[in-house]
Amino acid sequence: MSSIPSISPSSQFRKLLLSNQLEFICEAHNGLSAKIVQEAGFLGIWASGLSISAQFGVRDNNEASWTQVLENLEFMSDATTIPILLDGDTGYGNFNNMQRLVRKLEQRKIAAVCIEDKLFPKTNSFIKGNAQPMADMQEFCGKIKAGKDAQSDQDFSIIARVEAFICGWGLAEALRRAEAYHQAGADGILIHSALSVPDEILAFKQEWGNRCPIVIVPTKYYATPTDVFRQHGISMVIWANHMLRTAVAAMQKTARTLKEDEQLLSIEDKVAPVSEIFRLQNAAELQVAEDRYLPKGAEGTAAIVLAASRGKELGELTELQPKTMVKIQGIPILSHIVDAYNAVGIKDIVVVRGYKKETVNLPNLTYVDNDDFEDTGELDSLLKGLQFLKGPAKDTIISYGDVLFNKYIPQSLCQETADCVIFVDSNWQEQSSYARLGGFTECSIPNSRRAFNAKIFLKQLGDNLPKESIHGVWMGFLKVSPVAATLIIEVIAELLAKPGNCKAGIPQLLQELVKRNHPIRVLYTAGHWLDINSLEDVVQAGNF
Ligand code: SPV
Ligand code: MG
Repeated sequence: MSSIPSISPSSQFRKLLLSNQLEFICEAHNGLSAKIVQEAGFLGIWASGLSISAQFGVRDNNEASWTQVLENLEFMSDATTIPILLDGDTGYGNFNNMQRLVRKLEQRKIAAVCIEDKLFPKTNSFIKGNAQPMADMQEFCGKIKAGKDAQSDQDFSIIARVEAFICGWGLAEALRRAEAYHQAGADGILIHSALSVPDEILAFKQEWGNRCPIVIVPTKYYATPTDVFRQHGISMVIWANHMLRTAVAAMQKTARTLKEDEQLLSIEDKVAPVSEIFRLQNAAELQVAEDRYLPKGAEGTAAIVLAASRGKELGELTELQPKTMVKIQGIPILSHIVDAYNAVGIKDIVVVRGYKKETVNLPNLTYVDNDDFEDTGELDSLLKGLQFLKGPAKDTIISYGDVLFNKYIPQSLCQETADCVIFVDSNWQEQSSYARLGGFTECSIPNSRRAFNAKIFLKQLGDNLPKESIHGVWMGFLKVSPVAATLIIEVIAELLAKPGNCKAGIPQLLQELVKRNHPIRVLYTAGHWLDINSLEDVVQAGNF
């Protein structure tokens, strides 16, 4: 988790253990369940051996290796800030293994470990406990001492678990062992019982007094009112396996229903929404990080394709469909445009359609309609597109629905970080159809070797520039940043409000921006595009 707790997990745990009220910790068995336990308000987690082995699908007999348990604990620790008490079984070996365990737990910020006085490989206390052999008491004391000597964090705790009742011994044996473990340095005693009543642990506590904190696991004597534990001065209750058992019951129910019903409707409302899973995984944090650290590639760019007009000059070809749907090499112009955008990763494509709009229907595009297309012009369509994108929040490339281009064009636009960028073809004298775009440009530097890598800006744009100042022709591409888009929306609204201006085009917008001293970066190219403006162009486009 991102928030850094002010006190370490080990000292948090020590505080809980030594507090003068009854405290509760709850089982978890992986990162997700650990986070859920913390979110519920628990101040500590029991990393249960039973639950961790069960979620791996193996028995609670040390079948999962101790390093597998350790790796699982690392996920739990990473997902939480509250202390984790590991159910360390028998310490996974002798005193030497115990020492290595303690060091490894400290490295993973695990607050405490509980070890039980049985033999490796252990068996769960509720499986024929009576038949289970106990560890030699002195050997177990050595293990506790070794663990305490190995810890480098003074707050790390070792809880000694007395299995005397589980293994069929009496109160005297339980007390004898507990006292020995206490003398060996244990920070608390977990006294376990498999009875359905709390008699054994209450009798033990009565004799034990307040020598050191007592921890209990009331799984089998679950009907005992919690106040009884409180009144007897128990320090800590462990709800030892209830996250796992809840998950198992829920999974079994869902699996059975799905198998039977062969549909999702009956379970959808009974399972956590996917958004809740994302929240638990902290997906939002990654999104913020991606914005901060990933290069802004084309995936973060949108495109608006202006395709509302008919393209009358193509005659019959545009009688039943707009120019953007005229086929070149067997597929519509719009498809070629989408392919070029897709080729550099731009998927968010808005097409502004008008004339015969129902025929503009390629999949995976967003359509915005300009139903006034006959009485309005490009700027009106562009405004609709920009407003649809709500701002827009991404860099956006604006282009025409009748201009074919190579992926080099959007790729270069995406790499350019300026707020406003246009493409200018310096080979304008070879472009037959430059006149339609009406966009001769004069730039700060003509296209030459000197222009390579230089920052070039648009100086003026229009139909009637003196020939000697023409550096190229505007190709119909404009990339705007979110900041520039906001400005452009305002400028367009002002332009359209002027009388006689309702059919204004993008060249007027660019002129207005230059007039207002808004820098417009220029990228030069020679070729890589084709403006479909006549039947001759359609034929020529076959070779593009
Ligand atoms: C565990 O949760 O793994 C325990 C408690 O050790 S018990 O299952 O009761 O033994
Ligand atoms: Mg266990």
